[in-house]
Amino acid sequence: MDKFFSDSELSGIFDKTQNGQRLTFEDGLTLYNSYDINHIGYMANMEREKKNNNNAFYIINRHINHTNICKNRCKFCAFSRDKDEDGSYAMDINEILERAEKVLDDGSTELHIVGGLHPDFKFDYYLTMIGELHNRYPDVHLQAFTAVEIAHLAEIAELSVTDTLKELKNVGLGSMPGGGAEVFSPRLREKLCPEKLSGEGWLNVMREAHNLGLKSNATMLYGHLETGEEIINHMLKLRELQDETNGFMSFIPLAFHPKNTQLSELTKTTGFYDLKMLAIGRLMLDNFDHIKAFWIMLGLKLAQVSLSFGVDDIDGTVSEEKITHSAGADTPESLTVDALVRLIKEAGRDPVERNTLYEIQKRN
Ligand code: V47
Ligand code: SF4
Repeated sequence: MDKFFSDSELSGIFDKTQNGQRLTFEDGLTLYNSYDINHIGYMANMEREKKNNNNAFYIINRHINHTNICKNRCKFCAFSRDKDEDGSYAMDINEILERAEKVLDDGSTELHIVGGLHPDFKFDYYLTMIGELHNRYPDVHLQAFTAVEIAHLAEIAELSVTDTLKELKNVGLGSMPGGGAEVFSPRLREKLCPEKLSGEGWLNVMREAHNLGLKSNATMLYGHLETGEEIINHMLKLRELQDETNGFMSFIPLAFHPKNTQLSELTKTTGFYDLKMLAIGRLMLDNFDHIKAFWIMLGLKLAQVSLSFGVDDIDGTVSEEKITHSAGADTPESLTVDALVRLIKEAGRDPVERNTLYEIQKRN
């Protein structure tokens, strides 16, 4: 087998994946430090196939970013504003309902709702938002509020995280998106987002959510100041919690877009590094069913190629996404189903429309 691999250390990892053995921290670092992208991708592709056959998932969804006013002001975020700053906005419930109404036209099965930590909004605003949306569109899944937002809501509601989640679930919260994880390393958090909930805090909120039966996603922001050790440790923390709760649906590595951020001196990620993050995610996170390439951040062309590097999900039509576009993403603001289907078919996969919980809606 050694001749097959240009990087001979990878052959040991290949044997482990063949035998269903779990990869270690050291294996993760070996992958991270390897330039043998073809073989990393080959192994990740095999693992993808074991879990998802030839299916490649997409969803018809809309994003609502209800406010960009945020008290955290993370250094990598081009979306957030202070309250009195030019370009700040905050939607009232009626505006949110107006935007949501479009789900009736486009057949969206999911509303993905995330926003800044507004210093003045009360817990009631969030309960009304979810409650009203759920009453009007009971068949549309509400995937709302990152773990960071939930911790903030618990604070303003003066409730425990569990009780906060229970109240939101009672009015119609369906699941949670994976944002706010960034990289768990305290060193990086101090540099990138010192005001943000800690990595342990993020994991705790997810544990509580999963224990209440709320599923979630998990993300990782890469392409800034991280080391390989920090990336692999992040993945291992997610794997550990998944062993405990099995509440994560997908892992989504997010490529940092530096434009308009406080880190604008950094350069955009490369295709090589993007593919490595996705493939290593697939290999290390052996207990995650789905690895998602968020095409908005990755670009359509690379998202398509990633379907051969461990990815089985390219998210969705994503109408009205603002967070990445504020940071200079040059991808379109949304995509038609036809375009998604064509992209998947040309990669040799079978397009499958899913809902949030990966229940099959349609095979194209
Ligand atoms: O937590 C912020 C990231 C996240 C930038 O769960 C940036 O299905 C790149 O989590 N460049 C929010 N990334 C978005 C998010 C997400 C997106 C799509 C699907 C799902 C899901 C979740 O966006 C933040 C942060 O990590 N982010 N600024 C930036 N300049
Ligand atoms: Fe606020 Fe989220 Fe932007 Fe950080 S990434 S400043 S928490 S909106």
